[in-house]
Amino acid sequence: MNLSTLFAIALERSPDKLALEFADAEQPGRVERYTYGELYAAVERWAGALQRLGLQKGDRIAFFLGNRPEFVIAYLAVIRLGGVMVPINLRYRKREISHILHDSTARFLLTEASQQPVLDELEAGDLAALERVLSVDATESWLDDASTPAPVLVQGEDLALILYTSGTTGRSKGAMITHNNVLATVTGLLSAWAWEREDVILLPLPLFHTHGLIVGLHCTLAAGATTRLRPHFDLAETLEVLGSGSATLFFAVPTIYFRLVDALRRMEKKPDFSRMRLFCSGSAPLPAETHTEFEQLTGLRILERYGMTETGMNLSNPYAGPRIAGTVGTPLPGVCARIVDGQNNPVPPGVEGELLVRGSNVFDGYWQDPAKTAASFSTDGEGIRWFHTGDLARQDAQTGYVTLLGRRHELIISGGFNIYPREIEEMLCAFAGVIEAAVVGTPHPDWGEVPVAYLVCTGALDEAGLVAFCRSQLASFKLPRRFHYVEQLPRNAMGKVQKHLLPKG
Ligand code: MLC
Ligand code: AMP
Repeated sequence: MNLSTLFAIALERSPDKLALEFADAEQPGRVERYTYGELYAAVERWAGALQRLGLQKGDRIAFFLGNRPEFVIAYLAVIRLGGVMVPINLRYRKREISHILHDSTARFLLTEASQQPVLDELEAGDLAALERVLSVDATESWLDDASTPAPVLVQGEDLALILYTSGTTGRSKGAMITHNNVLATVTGLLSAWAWEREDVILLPLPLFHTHGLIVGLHCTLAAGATTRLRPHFDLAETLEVLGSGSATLFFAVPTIYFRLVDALRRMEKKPDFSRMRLFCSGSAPLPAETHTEFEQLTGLRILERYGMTETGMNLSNPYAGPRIAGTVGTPLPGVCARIVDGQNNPVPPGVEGELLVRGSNVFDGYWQDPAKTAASFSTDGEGIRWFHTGDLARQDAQTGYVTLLGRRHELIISGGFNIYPREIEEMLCAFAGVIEAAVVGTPHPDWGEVPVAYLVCTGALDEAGLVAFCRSQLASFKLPRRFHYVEQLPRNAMGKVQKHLLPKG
């Protein structure tokens, strides 16, 4: 079984059902709709064209593409052929894109006209093994009218995706996700959250991440339900769609809930969310106050769940049962979790430790990086292999629910995007006059956390020049929001920087 099988079931049952609707608030009146039958026909056509261009099983195809129907069609076509999609965060710049193209040795890059200015910055050396750049806005040169792909045997163990995730070493690493991994998350969520064919999801989350792609899009396709895809999150439009009763599901990151709560608080006449079946939050911690205030404003309780690029979804509050603010619930169907001490021994409820998981949802390893893969797993006394999430957690002795307490590594999560300080520190140190740099996360009311930098410099620094340099090298969400100048960084006896001793702010 592979991912195309899930889609085929929905198609068989209701070819005329609306599968996908795409609308852009910036282009009022332009709405694209695909029934399951129409989506299938488009996928076959694209798969035929990609196969004719030479895309073979196992080939990587990078997507530098916004949310739009062509993303969905091309992705389904790629996995139908056993190809491996490598999505790239649209906010990435030259250096970050070049690394992904090189590391994944993608043969093809699928993009759109609006991203061309960023791609134009890439030099021949950045393009690595790339044989062809295909634009979804110029399909006449490569997409013919009716090509049908020859069958390809795609199995559960085959790779479907390489998802790049920020690396502790400053370079992002590719998590290898198989068809079976995605199937495990999708089937687990379909039962845990009681999906129905009548469900309609409003989906403004980026399709280049697990949350939008697997939890949002894949589950909806597998349920035979309807996706209302949007290019990005738009507060006014979200309130309008959810309040008009034309959606039943909404999944978001905490930053989006902060903005919804803030808007609802200020609205005299609150929208009617009575048709909404489920509001979910994940990808970053949802503060208990936001959870409570959302319920006071809407009468609905957010369901918080916990996942990772490497694992898909791991734990969730229950669909039917108490959703406890500040917790991520219990393991999803098919997922085993344990909390361990520094020697990897399970700790009793109530005691903090690192959260380990295993199950078919857990990825195969990092692309061409056996050392990082080995460092991320451990084997217990019974020979069972566990993935180290790096998240610190505690299980409640009464409810059994898990609360996440922080992270073992220095990951900063800003609006649901991950930032590893090391990558920014390396960039700052490359700028003339900076001797040392330490980057830490600081709380922020909208983004949850933002990076701030502590710098040791040779003398007065050209801060505007430094900001411009960072902007040219890093996605803008990674830019330090403040620079602090210090004489030296606090270090322990081993010389390691003690970030917790840096002045707060
Ligand atoms: C955008 N900006 C951000 C940002 N997003 N800054 C910090 N953190 C973020 N997350 C910056 C842009 O770079 C830009 O800066 C400015 O804000 C305006 O950009 P925008 O596109 O207009 O922003 P906005 O629409 O407000 O985006 C906010 C958002 C978006 C919350 C809707 O960030 C988003 O879609 N986040 C979801 C991420 C996600 O899906 N994560 C899931 C990962 S999977 P400038 O300087 O250029 O103007 C995962 C596993 C799991 O974690 O468990 O799900
Ligand atoms: P990513 O690598 O982008 O997939 O991010 C995964 C990380 O997001 C996890 O390791 C957690 O640290 C964090 N995360 C996901 N969901 C939650 C949640 N509900 N609460 C707190 N942190 C979360």
